[in-house]
Amino acid sequence: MIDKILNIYSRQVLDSRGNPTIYTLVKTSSGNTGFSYVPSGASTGSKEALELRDNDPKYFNGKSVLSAVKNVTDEIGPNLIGMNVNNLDEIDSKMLDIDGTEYKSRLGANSILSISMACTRASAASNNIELFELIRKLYDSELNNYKLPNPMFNVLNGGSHAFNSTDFQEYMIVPVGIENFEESISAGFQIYNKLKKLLERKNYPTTLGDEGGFAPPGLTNEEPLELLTKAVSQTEFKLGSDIKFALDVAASEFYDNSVDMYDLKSESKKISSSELAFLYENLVQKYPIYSIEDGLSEDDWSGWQNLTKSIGKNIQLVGDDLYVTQKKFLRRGIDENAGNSILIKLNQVGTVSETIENIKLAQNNNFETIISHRSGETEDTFIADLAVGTSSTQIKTGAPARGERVNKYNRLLIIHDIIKNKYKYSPKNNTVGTYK
Ligand code: 2PG
Ligand code: MG
Repeated sequence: MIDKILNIYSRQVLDSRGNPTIYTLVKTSSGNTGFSYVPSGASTGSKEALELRDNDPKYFNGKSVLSAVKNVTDEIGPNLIGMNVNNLDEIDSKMLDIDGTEYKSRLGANSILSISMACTRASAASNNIELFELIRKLYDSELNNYKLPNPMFNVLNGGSHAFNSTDFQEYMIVPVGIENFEESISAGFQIYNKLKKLLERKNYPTTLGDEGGFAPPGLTNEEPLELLTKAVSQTEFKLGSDIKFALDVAASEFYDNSVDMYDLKSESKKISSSELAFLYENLVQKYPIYSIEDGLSEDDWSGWQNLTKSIGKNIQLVGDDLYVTQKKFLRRGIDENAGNSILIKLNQVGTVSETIENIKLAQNNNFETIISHRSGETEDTFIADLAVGTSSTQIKTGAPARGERVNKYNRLLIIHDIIKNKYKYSPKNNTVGTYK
């Protein structure tokens, strides 16, 4: 079906950290629309597609995105008017051609992605289907059984997401053994609240980090795991079967390449790649950790290979900064046995089509795909639909707190009801009401 792009509107808005970002709205000839808001990272991989900012200290400390907005409205937009919104591949490749650089550094991945996401939504509206159903068509038009991803709740925030905290960036609880999505959300809520009480009793502040987790100062990198163990034990859930732990170490952030060492500031010591790997080997024996993201730096490929050899059979080793959602780096990881799973972030690559291609490449090589938010988020819930549409087994979208985090979980709850009714999907012990 042909539905032509009629108009593209865009403007600067704010993300969850109060930093400027892009909102875009695409209108089609049939009267349908699709919008998007673009997220933004703090612990970014050095090979991510370029996030274009104005760097003019007079506006938003240099963080304004007015030139990226202008690229949408004055340069990319006019070239897309009249194109069929239902042909996303063509739209995305046209934008790559107009930009003409490897990392979208001329027009900015933020401008390109805002159009790509908005067109995907407009196409879903044009077909009168849900966004996750449209994404499923782009991903694999044959497959029509839907599953919800396991939520990875980031309940303790450190690293670049919380000042004066642990070196490791994220401590997550994941209800891997709970099959009903609503119960998973409830488990996340209960453990999060037990953790809050525990912190209060120990006189720690319970102010929140960027992703909605608590961010107490003065903890070693292991102490959060002790606290989480205690918090889970105070609920009805069984640690190790219902609930497991996951870490995003974000090790590129504390890798000191001048001495080729990892600088653990919270413990005042510098350790080598193999010592850090040894530390993980001990942690996974002591705690039910099933997943470690960016355990080593994006430059430490040999360290990644060694870690994959030593614990990769049993533990999910997730490349975020390492692969930056780009085929070239993912291909290297697959070929060199460096990592066994990939974190997927739309704005690391900059178009929906390339994101889906990466997911397919990963899954065809038995890599798990984990769809992820950024630490700077918005009201856009696109990633919830992306996770369901691409049959990704996990979604990482923060604590069960803060609007820009819970909106993704809320969208998944609604998708749960839609697929239950429409596709007769029925997770075990399903108690969720019906969607109208
Ligand atoms: C990460 C992300 C999201 P940021 O490292 O995985 O949690 O953080 O968006 O700051 O890169
Ligand atoms: Mg990460």
